[in-house]
Amino acid sequence: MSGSSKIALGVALVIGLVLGVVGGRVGFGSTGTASLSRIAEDRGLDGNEAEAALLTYTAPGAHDEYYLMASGGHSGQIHVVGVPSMRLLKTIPVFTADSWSGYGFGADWSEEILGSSAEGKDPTSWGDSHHPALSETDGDYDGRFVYINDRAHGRLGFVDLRDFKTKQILDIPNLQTSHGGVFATPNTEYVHISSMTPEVLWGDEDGYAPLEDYETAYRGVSTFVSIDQETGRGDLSKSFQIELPPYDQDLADSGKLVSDGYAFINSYNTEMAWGGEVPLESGSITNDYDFMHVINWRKAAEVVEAGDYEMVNGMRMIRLQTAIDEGLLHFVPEPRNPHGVDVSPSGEYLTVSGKLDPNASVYSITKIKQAIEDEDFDGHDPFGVPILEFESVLEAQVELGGGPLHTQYDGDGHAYTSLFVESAVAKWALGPAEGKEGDDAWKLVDKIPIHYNVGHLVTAHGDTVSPHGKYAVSLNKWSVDRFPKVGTLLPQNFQLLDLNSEKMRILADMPIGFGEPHYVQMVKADLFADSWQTYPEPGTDPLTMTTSDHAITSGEERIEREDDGLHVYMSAQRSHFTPDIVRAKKGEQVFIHLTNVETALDATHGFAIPGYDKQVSIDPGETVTIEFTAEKTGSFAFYCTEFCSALHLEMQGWLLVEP
Ligand code: CUK
Ligand code: CUA
Repeated sequence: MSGSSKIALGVALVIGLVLGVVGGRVGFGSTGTASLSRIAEDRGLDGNEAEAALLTYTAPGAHDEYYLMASGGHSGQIHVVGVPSMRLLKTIPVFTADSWSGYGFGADWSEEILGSSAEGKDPTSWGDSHHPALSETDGDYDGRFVYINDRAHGRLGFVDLRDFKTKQILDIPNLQTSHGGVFATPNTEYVHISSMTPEVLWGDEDGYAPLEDYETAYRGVSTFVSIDQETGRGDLSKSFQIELPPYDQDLADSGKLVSDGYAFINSYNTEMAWGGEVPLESGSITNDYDFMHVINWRKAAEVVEAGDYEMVNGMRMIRLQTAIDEGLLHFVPEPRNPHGVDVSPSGEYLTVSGKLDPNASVYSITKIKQAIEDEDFDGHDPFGVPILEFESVLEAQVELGGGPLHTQYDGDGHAYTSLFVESAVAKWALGPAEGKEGDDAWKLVDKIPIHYNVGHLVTAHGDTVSPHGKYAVSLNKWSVDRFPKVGTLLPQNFQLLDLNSEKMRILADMPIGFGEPHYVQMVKADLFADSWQTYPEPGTDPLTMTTSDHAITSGEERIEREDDGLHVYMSAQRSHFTPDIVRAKKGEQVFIHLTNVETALDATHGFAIPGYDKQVSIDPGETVTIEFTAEKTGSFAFYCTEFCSALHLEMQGWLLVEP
C-alpha cells in the first residue's frame, strides 16, 4: 500500500468511526464517508487532523461550549474567544478607548470611567491588561463579573458580565505597576492586586527617593479591594493594603477550601537589585531562594477592622511590622526566580515553578499551617519576616523540563504546566489530596511540544475548586512560521489542546493578531445564559444599569435651553434620529441625551459627529449623553455608524453651530 493510500485509509477509518455515530443519528446529508475521506486527502489532512477538524468545527449558527476571557496585553482590552471553535467573539475595551463601541469617544459613561480612573491621564490613554479574574461563588466561576489589572499604571478594571461592558477603573494608591497579583477570593469578598516593581512610599515630600535608598524608601504592597456584591464595584474605603518588603511581588493566587483565607504571592529580586552597575537580570538571580509570601488575609481584615492600620495616601495600610507581629505574613523559600504559584482544586497543594529550575515545587498548606503554628522558622528576612523551613513545608518536587511557568488543573488529579524554554506543555499527576496515591502520584504523565514559547496556559475552570479538564489552551508568545506572512509584527498563537485522553494532542491554532494575551480563564458558556442582549426600557444608563434620568420614549423627543446649556433629548430608531436638526450657538454647552428606543436584538445604532470627534454606540434600550462645547461654527452632518437597516445611509442629521 502506498503512503498516501495508507493515510486515506486512516482518514476513512477515523471519519467512518465518527460518522458511524453521528451519521446513525442524523444521516449524512449529501456526503458519505468515502467522499469525506477524499476531501481530507485532497486537503492533505491525516487521520488525526481530520478528527481534530470534526472535534473543533462549530457549524454555522452553532455555539461554543466555553468562553475564554483573555487579557489583551498592551492593547488594554479583554478578548472573548469561543472554545472549541477558537473564534474571536468580541473585544471588550477596558483601559483603551475603542471607536467601535464608542468607549472613550464621547459617551458620558465611558469618559467617566476612563477619565476618572487616573488623575491627569487622558481618556484616550492606554493600559496593559494582564490577569483577568472572574468572580467566584464557593470557589467556582459564577459568571457575574470579571476584573483585570493594568500592568502599566497599577489600575484595576471591572467588567459587568450582564452586558460585557467596563464599569469601573480604580487607580490603586501606593502601587505604580502591577503584574500577576490578581485574583478573586472564593466568594469575591475581595479582588487582590499587588505591586510589581516597588514604589517610593517613604520618600521626601515630593515622593522622591534615590535608588540608593531602595531598602528603606521603596515598598511593595498587597491590596485587597473590597467588592460590592450588588454592583461588582470595588470600594477603596472598605479595602486595605499590607506593606511588603521591596521585592518584586509577582504571580499570586487565592487559597480555597483547606487554604481558604490565605493568599499566596511569589516574588523575585529578593536581592533588591535596582540596575545600573549591577544589572537586574544578573543582580536579581544570585539568591538560591526567593520568597513565596503567605498572607492570612482573613486575619488581616480583622486587624484592619480593629483599627490597627495607618492611612497612607487614602488607603488603610497594615504596616510591615504589624503584619509580622500579628502573624499575617510568612515567607516560604521557593527556588530562585519563580514565576507561577497555582493552588490545586482541593486547596491543599500550591504549585510553584521557576524559570531557572526544571522542577515544579509543590507545597502543602497543611504543612505550612503546622510550621506557622510550631514557629518552625529558618530565620528571618532583612525586614524581620519569618521564613518557614523549606523541607518542612515542601510536599513534592516533580521534574517537568525547561522553564516551567504556569500551572492549571483538571478534575482528575492532573496538573498542566507550561514549559517556556522547552516550548512544551507537561501533564503530571498530583498527590493524595487530589486522588493520586502511591506510584500514580507525583510523576510526569505526558508532554507535548507547542508552537512556540508558551507563557500561560488555561484549562476549563482550571483555577477553581472544580476544574472540567476537557480542553487546554496554550498561550504562545511567538508564532514564527505557523501563519501566512503578515509583515514584521507577528501574531501570538493560541493553541487548543484536547485533554480527553491520557495523551494530549493539538487540535487547532488561533492567531492573535492584536495585543498580547497574558493570563486567560476558560469559563462554561451557559453561565452567561441570563446575560442581557437588550437593555430594559425606557433607556438604561450602562454605568448604573438603571433607568437613565435622561431616557425618553418615542414621542418625548425635545430640545430645551437650560441654564447650563442646550439639552437635546433625541431618539434613535431605524432609520431616523429625532430630532434630526440641532441648532446651537457658538460657545454653547451641548448635551445630546440619546436613547436607542429599539427593543429588537442587535438593533444597535451609532452616532458620530464629524468635526467634533465624537462617536458613540447606542445598543437597544441604552441611553447615553454626549456633552461638548460648540466651539467650531459650521454645519456638521452627524450620522449613524452602525449598518442598522436598508435606510442606514439615510440615518443622518445636522448639527448647526451658528456664529
Ligand atoms: S505573566 Cu507569566 S507568561 Cu504577565 Cu502571567 Cu505573561
Ligand atoms: Cu442606525 Cu445605521
